[in-house]
Amino acid sequence: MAISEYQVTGMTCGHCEMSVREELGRVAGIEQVEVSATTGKLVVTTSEPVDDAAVLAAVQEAGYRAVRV
Ligand SMILES: [Cu+2]
Repeated sequence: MAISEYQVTGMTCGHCEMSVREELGRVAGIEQVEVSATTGKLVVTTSEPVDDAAVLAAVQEAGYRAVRV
């Protein structure tokens, strides 16, 4: 199990958080997602190694930008 942190820009409300959660839910290996539109903080817990690129792509798919912290 590993925990990775990202900073997301562009989220404004709970719907944004939900969109990010939804897209990340499609990525294999992701166990848990904590995301805050207020702080832009995204914490992803994985059960197996997941590429940063896959996480960043999912966030982008949701319509936001993320960088690894
Ligand atoms: Cu929103």
